[in-house]
Amino acid sequence: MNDLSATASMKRVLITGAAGAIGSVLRRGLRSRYGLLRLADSRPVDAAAAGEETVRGDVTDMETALAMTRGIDCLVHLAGIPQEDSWENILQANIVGTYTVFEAAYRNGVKRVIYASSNHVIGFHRAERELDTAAPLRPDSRYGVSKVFGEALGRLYADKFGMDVFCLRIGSFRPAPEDRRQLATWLSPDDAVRLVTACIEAPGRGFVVAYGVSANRRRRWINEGLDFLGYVPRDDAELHAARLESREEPRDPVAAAFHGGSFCSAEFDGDPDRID
Ligand code: 15L
Repeated sequence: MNDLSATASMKRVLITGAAGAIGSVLRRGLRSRYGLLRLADSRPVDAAAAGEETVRGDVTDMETALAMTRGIDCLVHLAGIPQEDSWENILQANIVGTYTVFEAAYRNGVKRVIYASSNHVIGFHRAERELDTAAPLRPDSRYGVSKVFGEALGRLYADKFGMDVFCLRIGSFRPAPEDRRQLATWLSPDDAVRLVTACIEAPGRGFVVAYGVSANRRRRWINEGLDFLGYVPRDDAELHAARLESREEPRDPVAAAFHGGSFCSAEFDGDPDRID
């Protein structure tokens, strides 16, 4: 994966949500690796460097999505709302937007989609449980439900239309872990670049789900059966454990009980003991 193979350099890659936190890191990390890096966002995107193109536009609009995906080999779909929000906002940005860009990609013959899913598709599993990618879906928020929708849509486009779809259940993407939960859930910027590069360059496999998590000693998400991908994370949040464990954190028993943390406790009106 470190060698810039001829196949890699011929690829034309589109990143939606390119001006966001993950998009900006991928832009730097993937620079010059591919024949074209097209960077799309509804927000302003920094001017294109050599080998780049920028597109300003909203993926919820089909004409815009068709223009963005034209001539592309691999779509990295990051655009959308990255946390809990009102149903109206989630519906438009994450559900309509994801459908529109998948459909546009299919119509334009894009072979592969890498979809930014989230750990919040499995948020309501008990925190002590180790989860593999076959764990039942238990979204913890409207946001998590929108990511379940994206994974289901990816499965449809892989099975029905023969696309390669890699759904990445991203953990806590931060420069460094910021709280105790993130000692397990952290995804470092460098590992994010490793993961997406591996997905762009892996052999075709149809539908794939992987956890986007670093090599954290405390991680509880297992990427079984993904050796073909060649994703070998290198960073470990444990380096930050002493600093984070000496800090006072607000008491939030519901957040502490489940994988999704505060996404579970926000608006919580149930009985945590009834959640197995
Ligand atoms: C996510 O999916 C969010 O996009 C991100 O902001 C974090 O909150 C992360 O999950 C997490 O679980 O820490």
